[in-house]
Amino acid sequence: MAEDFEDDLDLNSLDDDELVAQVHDDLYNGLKEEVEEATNIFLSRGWGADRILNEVLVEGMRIVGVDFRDGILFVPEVLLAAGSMKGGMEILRPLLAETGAEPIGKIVIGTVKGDIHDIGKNLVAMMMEGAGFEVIDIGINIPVETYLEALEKHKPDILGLSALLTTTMPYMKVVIDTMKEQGIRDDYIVLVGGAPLNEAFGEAVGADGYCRDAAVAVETAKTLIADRRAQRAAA
Ligand code: B1M
Repeated sequence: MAEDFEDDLDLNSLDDDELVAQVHDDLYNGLKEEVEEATNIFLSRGWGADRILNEVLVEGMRIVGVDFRDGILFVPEVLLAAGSMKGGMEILRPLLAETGAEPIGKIVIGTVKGDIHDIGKNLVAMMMEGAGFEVIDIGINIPVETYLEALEKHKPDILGLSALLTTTMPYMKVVIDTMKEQGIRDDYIVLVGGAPLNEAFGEAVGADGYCRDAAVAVETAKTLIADRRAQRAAA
């Protein structure tokens, strides 16, 4: 009978490679519970959070992105995929953010005005927390005024700007130029990131660093904070 075939696939019965392929399918199909279950299975098999994130979740979302670009998937499906990815990320969050150390610096991070993509930003925030930073995530679709208020309120070492659209990435320059106009640009390290950006764009908008991914964001943040503290100590 048809319903006999609808029994859930036992994800535990799959070997690692099969399970990776299955999660890519499940992400694609927006099956949040299955993605969460598989994330837990990988953890129980001793996979590190970084490996699960990169080989399973980020790679699955890359596949979704290709079909979104090619008009095979549409916004509603991609939203479900994004929700599934977030489900997996939430399980990994405490592991990625595991740190008992004193904060090594503070970052305010947000996605620029007009842009609601937040998966990459959230990942950066998690990895920064995991590396010992205090992270103030101010969300998505952030106008310059809100960035400035957050800087004033939290006095971070770093401002992180995220943009995923070619139409919203120029807004990073609006934020940085406004900081210059207000005479506060040099009070902060400004880091930018997002899939359509590159090093040259980061330089062109006047950022201190372009970060290709979350790991690079952590390394760049650590290096630039150390440089800045050394300069201040020498001054
Ligand atoms: Co959007 N979307 N989307 N989307 N979406 C892209 C970005 C796109 C490339 C898809 C495509 O065509 N292949 C395309 C942009 C094309 C372009 O601009 N040239 C696109 C489009 C067109 C759109 C809409 C306009 C579609 C429409 O409505 N017709 C619309 C715009 C909405 C808006 O923002 N105003 C839209 C909507 C959506 C959804 C809402 C459905 C959903 C977002 C859900 C969410 O985020 N909550 C969505 C998604 C999921 C994507 C794709 C498929 C995946 C993005 C993602 O999460 N990647 C994306 C295709 C793609 O990028 N492959 C796409 C995984 C994430 C881990 O990577 O975000 O790159 P990423 O983050 C990385 C690095 O970039 C870096 O580190 C992160 C972690 O390693 N990084 C930083 C990011 N921010 C950083 C900040 C830092 C440092 C590093 O600060 C220090």
